[in-house]
Amino acid sequence: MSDNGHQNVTMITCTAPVNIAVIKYWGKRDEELILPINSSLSVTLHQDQLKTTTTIACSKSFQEDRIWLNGKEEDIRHPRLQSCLREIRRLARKRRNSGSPTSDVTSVSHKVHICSVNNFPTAAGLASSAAGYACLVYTLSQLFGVDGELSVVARQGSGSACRSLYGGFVQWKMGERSNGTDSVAEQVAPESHWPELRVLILVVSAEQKSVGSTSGMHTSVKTSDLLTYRADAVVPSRMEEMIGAIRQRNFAAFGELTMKDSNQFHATCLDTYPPIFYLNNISHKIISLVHRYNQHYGEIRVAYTFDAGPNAVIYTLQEHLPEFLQVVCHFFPPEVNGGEFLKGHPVHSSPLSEELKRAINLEPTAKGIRYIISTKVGPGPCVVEDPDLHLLGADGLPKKNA
Ligand code: 2P0
Repeated sequence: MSDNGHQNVTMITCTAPVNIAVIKYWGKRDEELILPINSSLSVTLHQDQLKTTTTIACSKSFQEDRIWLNGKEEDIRHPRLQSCLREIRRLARKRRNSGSPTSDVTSVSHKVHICSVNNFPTAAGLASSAAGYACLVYTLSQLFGVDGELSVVARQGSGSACRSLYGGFVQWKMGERSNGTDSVAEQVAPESHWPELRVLILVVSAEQKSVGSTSGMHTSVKTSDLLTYRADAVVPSRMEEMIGAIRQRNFAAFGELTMKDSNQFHATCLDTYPPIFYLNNISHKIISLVHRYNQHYGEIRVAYTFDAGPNAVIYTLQEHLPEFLQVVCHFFPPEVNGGEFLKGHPVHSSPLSEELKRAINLEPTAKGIRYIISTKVGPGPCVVEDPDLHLLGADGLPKKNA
């Protein structure tokens, strides 16, 4: 934390990761508190490729709370932002009243300036609300010296955000209480647990913007009987199986459960009335490709999962990554001169056998995939120590490039 003497501005910068669910959250039992109808489980992605960075400054001289997202000032009165600010300030006051010696007694009543940027384009269609709210809540907690149950606060910004407060493999337990105090995120295993696990994000070309998650899941809860069945009869045992597969580093079990859960989530979208379509023809083709690849080897080497859009997230092991990447590039040839096709963590090149191409037997689709981000499992939120990296200047306003 840095304290700029003459302005009396206290400032802190933190980063937080994106997470991709392998057991999906879809549906709320309480929309105000964001309490889910089922538990979910996700993998935290590495921040070298995907992260949100947030700087928060507080000062007695600030007139009002303000927020800038990706270079543009936004309305701080957004109800979910207000929930997070209110809950963190409540925890900070509680801590101060309990006489904790380390709490910053002056700053709780001060207004804050928040500036947040993603290191990936919002247009890529990757969920940014999870990393964004996790980063907001984590940075506020550092600023105000709060160390309570932060996942309860982040959850009230965006449900999936509570899972971005931890690295590695994370479950969000749905809880039972109506006040939500037991609806919390917990780490199942740290990022070091399964070092061979690799992630590819296949950014698919999409023509239209899909239905937002919040309104989509609202309609699903109201209309889909399959969703009720999923939450009551499928997810509880699936969570147990998934936790077991992760603990044992059993890729075949992890991959099969991941694909089945993605498919069931999209089935509940189709069962929603009117139906919601998140997958497009390219997504369907990626699904076929993965199944044909696994079929050829007679084992699950690669698994897909899809969220509220057409992009695929692929999980695989390091040993299979180079070949599978070649397969993707062969069946989805990139646009010539279309810029960098593979971004992120480098992958060794690998030859592709004619036998494998024949076995997969799909018609190549040029330009179906815009680009690929290669990444792995990563850690939870971090404090950025270097004051040069603050997104706000000493005057509490965004620096030119923020
Ligand atoms: C998930 N998704 O588990 C699921 C799978 C999308 C598909 O969590 O209304 O943005 O803010 O709680 O967290 C997206 O939903 O929705 C989501 P809100 P959120 O990752």
